[in-house]
Amino acid sequence: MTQVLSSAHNARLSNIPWEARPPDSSDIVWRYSKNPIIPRNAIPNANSIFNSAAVPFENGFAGVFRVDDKRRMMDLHAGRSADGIHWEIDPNPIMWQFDDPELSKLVHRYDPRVVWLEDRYYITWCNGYHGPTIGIGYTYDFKTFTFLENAYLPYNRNGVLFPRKINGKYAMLSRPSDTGHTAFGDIFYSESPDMIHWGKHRFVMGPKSWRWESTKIGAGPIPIETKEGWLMIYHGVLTSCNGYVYSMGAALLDLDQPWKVIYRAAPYLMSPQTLYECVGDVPNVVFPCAALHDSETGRLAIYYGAADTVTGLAFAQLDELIDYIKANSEL
Ligand code: BMA
Repeated sequence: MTQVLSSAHNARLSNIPWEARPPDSSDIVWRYSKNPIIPRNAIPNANSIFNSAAVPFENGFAGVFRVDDKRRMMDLHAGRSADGIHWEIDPNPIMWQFDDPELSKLVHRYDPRVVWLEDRYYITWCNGYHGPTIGIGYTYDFKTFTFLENAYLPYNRNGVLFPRKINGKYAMLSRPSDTGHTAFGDIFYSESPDMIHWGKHRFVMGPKSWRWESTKIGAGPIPIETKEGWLMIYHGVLTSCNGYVYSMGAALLDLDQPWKVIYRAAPYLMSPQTLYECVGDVPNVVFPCAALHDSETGRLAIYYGAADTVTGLAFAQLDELIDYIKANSEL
């Protein structure tokens, strides 16, 4: 029995990528055995392809990928896949259409999230505009992309839209930050009547001292609506002797007032432990940006960046994950 609420954004996804939990594992989230699914050099000019988002599209899947090129410029590329595992990534970055030329200058675009919302796919990403902020754009077909606006003043990262309006307003999680490799970070909730103007900011949750998430946290995939609340998978950062360690965690947020945390799993769900998560351009990073789910089976497929270099896939059963969050919750 699945706990997902039935609505347009919680549809049947019978072709969800999937691999059963290995028999010798009791992990609540387990890795795809053929990880990484996207190598760093999947397109000619790439230095690395990581923190990226996938959604169901037509008979297969579409995605927006973070590609750092060999100049180490960060930009977004579109991609398509029949099975959600093998991807064709456009070698050229997305060319955005702009109403206002002020928005057109590329500084950097990275860490995309994609959501089907009402009638189109919205994309949010970390957008350089006199410092990092949250860019919002949309597409209907993953061919033509329109850049709507920057949601906030700098500095902000990890903008993640909810898949439907809440109390009649568009809703987004984000993480106010600073110019650099920010050493702090709380998750906030904001709402908007029109996707352009964002306000009524509410604190959701912050880091926890002496834990895997003691330095900063940021929302990951689009939240999934369940009977128990919004499932928010997120990343948390520990500052070790050897620098930052990025792991994956999860919490459940109130359905009508998502700034209220109902349950928060104290242990991480997945931390950097494999070679491709521990070794790369930035070692020890697991950075989830998307999750597919099938309402029928409760299967969950999580896309995550590994070591700021490659893209991995991990799996979970939604019911198990929710039970785990509740059983291991510390607010
Ligand atoms: C964060 C972001 C992510 C990156 C992570 C680890 O601040 O820049 O894109 O994966 O650091 O380097």
